[in-house]
Amino acid sequence: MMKTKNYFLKIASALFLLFAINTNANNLEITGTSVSGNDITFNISWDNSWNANVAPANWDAVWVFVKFQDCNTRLWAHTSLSTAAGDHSAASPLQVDPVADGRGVFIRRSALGGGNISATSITLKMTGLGAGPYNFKVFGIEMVNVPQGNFEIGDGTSTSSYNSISITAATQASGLTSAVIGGSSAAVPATFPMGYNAFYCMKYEISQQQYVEFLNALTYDQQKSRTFNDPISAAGTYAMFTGFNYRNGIRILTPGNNAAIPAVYACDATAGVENNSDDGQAIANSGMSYADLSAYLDWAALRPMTEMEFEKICRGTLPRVGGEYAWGTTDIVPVYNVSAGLINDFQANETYTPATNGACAVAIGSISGIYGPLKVGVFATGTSGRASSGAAYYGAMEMSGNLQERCVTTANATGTAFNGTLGDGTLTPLGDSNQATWPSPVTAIGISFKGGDYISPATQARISHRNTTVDAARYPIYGGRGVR
Ligand SMILES: [Ca+2]
Ligand SMILES: [Ca+2]
Ligand SMILES: [Ca+2]
Repeated sequence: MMKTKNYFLKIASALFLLFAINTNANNLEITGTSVSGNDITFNISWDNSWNANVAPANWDAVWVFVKFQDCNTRLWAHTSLSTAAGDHSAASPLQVDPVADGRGVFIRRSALGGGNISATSITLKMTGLGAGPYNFKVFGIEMVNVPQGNFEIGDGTSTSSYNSISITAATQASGLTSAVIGGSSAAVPATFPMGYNAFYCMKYEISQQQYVEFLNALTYDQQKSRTFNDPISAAGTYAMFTGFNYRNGIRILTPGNNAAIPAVYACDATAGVENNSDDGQAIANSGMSYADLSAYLDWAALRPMTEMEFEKICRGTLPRVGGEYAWGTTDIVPVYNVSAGLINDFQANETYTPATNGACAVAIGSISGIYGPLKVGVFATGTSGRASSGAAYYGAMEMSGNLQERCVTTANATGTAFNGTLGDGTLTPLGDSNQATWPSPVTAIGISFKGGDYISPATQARISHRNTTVDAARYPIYGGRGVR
């Protein structure tokens, strides 16, 4: 597709190798945390960061939030951070962007540029802390900025596609009728996030390591809700499935003690010793119910994305292409973990060779052997372009394929009542999300699926394909990510 090729020549000529991302997707590290009074200081590093003024004219960032643990009760809680930019500091080349609800901060490049961020010192101002003593932990999630602007929904081809219309400031301000939207959609009010306004999207699907870090900050009762096997199970018990299934290697490292002491979880995809370099830390976390996903997002102070935002993240400002995938073309080449070119299984550099336009974890025909999702960012290499890395317009990975993304749907009034309320970092005692207007974690009514997965037909991975099936349960092809 000439349009895509030109697009990358343009980026390359501006010396921003935006999608030449990485043999080590997710190489985010936060180290050396120390606390002095209300100041928390740490070093942050990650690879292949950018801040570009050529298309897609956006930047990546890390959503950083802090949890504190009462040393007496052992309970973790969410830390408030100052909403004043002047209260935080970052060494060059980074800056700290506070947010209005104080649930975290975005850390990003302060000037135009691209490349790896080596360990850079950050100090954040915490607010509202009572008397300690406390332990602190800093969490980071890589995000991509999605700027405010018009974009197109619907592609005229895909199943249940919206009508071919544009989302603009006017449509966001006035809402849209069911007839205008098409695709068996309900009317969408102005309060529903249509994707016109700027937001951030997680660069990757939630990984097994991220889910482990989440589980390890929950109570026993919360862990019990968020895993398949009870946290009191023996050391070595797999957490998400009956055994080592679908490439999910999350295991119990130390069993919990019923109701009192939570379990400790770890990655161990190559069974034996936990947390080795081949233990699947960066494999997408499969088997999540909507309750699991929404709990993760509430805990991380993010929120679910909407179906319309999904199309914005993928298509960006480019014109629709009938049947296009997240990388903007109709190229599609199914890749499985049993494919010959899939190498470095379960390692941080799991990848597919040679770089192939449209390589994607989807199904065409039947496969046999062990199967499951691939590493997040698996197709991005030092030389890949947008169509060979699988990057969506703004740099989010695996929006097509790998695991299904759960989105707030416009198919019914429960979905369209969603108003973009953000997670607040706190769950119910039983570990469920509890944010106003979020679809219920019990029923999942108001949630649908986007983007296909490693075992479903490739057509489901199209940007405009809509699957409004309601399923609250866990399933091996269900994953997800959040936005803010
Ligand atoms: Ca191991
Ligand atoms: Ca996906
Ligand atoms: Ca909450």
